[in-house]
Amino acid sequence: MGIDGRNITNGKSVDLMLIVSPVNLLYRWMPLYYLYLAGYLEKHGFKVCIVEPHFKIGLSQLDNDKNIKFILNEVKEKNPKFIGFASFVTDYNVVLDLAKQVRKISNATTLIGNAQPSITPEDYIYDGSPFDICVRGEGELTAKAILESKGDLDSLYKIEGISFFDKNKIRPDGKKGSVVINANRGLIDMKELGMPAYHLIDMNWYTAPSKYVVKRLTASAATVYISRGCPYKCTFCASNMVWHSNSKTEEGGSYVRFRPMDMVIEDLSILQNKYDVDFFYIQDDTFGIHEPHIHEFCDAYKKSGLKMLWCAQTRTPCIKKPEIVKKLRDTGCIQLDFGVESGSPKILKDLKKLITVEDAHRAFDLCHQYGMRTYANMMINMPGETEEDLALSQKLLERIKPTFIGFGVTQPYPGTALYHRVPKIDKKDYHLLDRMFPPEKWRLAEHEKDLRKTLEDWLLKYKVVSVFEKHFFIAGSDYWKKIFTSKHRFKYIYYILKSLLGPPVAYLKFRWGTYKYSRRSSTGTRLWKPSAKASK
Ligand code: B12
Ligand code: SF4
Repeated sequence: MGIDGRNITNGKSVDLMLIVSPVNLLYRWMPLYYLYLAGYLEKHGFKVCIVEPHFKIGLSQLDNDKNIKFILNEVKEKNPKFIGFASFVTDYNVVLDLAKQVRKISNATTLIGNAQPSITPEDYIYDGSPFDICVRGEGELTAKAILESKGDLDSLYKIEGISFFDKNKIRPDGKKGSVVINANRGLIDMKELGMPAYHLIDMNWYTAPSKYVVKRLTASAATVYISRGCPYKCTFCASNMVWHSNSKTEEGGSYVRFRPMDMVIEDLSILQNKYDVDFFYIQDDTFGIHEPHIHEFCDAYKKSGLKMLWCAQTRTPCIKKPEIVKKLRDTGCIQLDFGVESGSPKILKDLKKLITVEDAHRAFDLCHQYGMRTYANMMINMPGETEEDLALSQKLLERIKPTFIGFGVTQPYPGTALYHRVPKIDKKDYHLLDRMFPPEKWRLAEHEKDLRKTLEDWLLKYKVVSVFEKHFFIAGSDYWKKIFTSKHRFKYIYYILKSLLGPPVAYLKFRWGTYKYSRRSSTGTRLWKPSAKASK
């Protein structure tokens, strides 16, 4: 018997089916959260499959009916014992809807994990929810414990790191039915992790040449992790809370845990030799936080003889020595992505990111000196942001001259300090957080500038949207050598030719959107009209 007396299915062919949210289609990033989970479970003898509705039958997120039909067919056919879903705050409604449909046709015990369930389990666990068990934080150890259990109510009480609903538990008000939040489990020893289960997804699709993994550079690329955890608590980011949500100790999620280097190299060899990947992107929250680790990684990578070029996201304070940038460059690192965020010392202080404008100066100067491409992530709509702060950001960009710039509009995601600076966000409005521009009631900036107009002006000014594709002219010889000697060279050439046509078309579309928007504003129906400081 399952959690609420349902007969558990046999699960002859599959113990756990993991369903990728169709929203993931928008990002050509591998679902690493499932790959690690599956890799670990397979290592322990469980049969796992990953269902990716979207690309297998060429579906888009909008083809919801077809998506669901495909998933339901898979569920019926494979008849798994457990079914897992993953959810960010933004795809809350999509995943909930999916789970409701699955629940109608399957007796499987349903699990929900990832960022939002780790932060707010009660969004997913309530009387009548299609989710039986919420797995908080890192999932490997907890999922194994669930799969090993009988799956009935009694056994759930003994599994650390989960939340679930018990219809018979008496609440403080004397009524029946309550959410049970078991104690945290504690974090996994990185040595225990298996290899990501790449064989369960369509690697051809994820690693097809595109410019979204190594940002703005056409690459057949894979994302990798070489550490877990983040010691910072930037006010706009929920990372620390996610890592921390299953920790046994006060500061557990704050410790950066490194994957053993031989496992990292094995992982990279699989990507290069089995999946013909040309580039990898180190996606760690804080790559470079521990200088000896940079040396260890570079030395091990060089010794391995692997030839992929790579890129990493890091913090500006981590890049302060010439010899580090030189070493990174010498081992095939072609681009560093930095969260520069703002050029205003006041804003940076308020963000609690522990970075300064001077850190950005130094890091970018060093990168320029050693021919390292740079990507600067900038944000607008920061709390308390004034027009002067925006001007300071522009001044900084002109000073540091990044190769590429990405602009984001700050959103108050649950799990962040900023979430508490806006009026309470209802579950039904979670999807609004996926919009480029937050509703006016969630405005964080103090100025009343039109956010969309500001962003558009910047996109044009810094040539983020332009009629030319800049990277073709500045990509560098190591990049081009990789492209022309790659097994994928014909795909690259096709993609590059295609994308040479892309910018003019995208530019015209962008200009047309701006024109339509300005027309709307003159007739008073503008969507994001700045009003009085509604969020204050
Ligand atoms: C890399 C990353 C991305 C990548 C890749 C995402 C992807 N599809 O994998 C990209 C750039 C595409 C991305 C996009 C977005 N991201 Co993001 N992203 C991250 C980041 C930095 C790391 C996530 C990661 O891969 N961790 C490593 C893996 C191993 O850990 P994990 O994902 O937590 O998975 C483990 C557990 O959660 C658990 N688990 C996860 N799923 C499941 C499912 C089951 C059934 C079980 C049992 C367990 C389980 O087990 C896993 C293994 O231990 C996090 C910050 C962070 N450190 O958490 C933000 C973060 C998750 N992203 C966030 C957001 C908001 C977004 C966007 C909405 C931003 C936007 N508007 O564009 C989009 C939405 C993407 C989508 N719907 O797919 C927020 C989420 C906040 C929230 N409350 O939900 C975070 C926390 C950052 C932040 N700003 O606060 N993101
Ligand atoms: S923004 Fe980066 S440094 Fe700050 S909390 Fe998030 S992952 Fe950590």
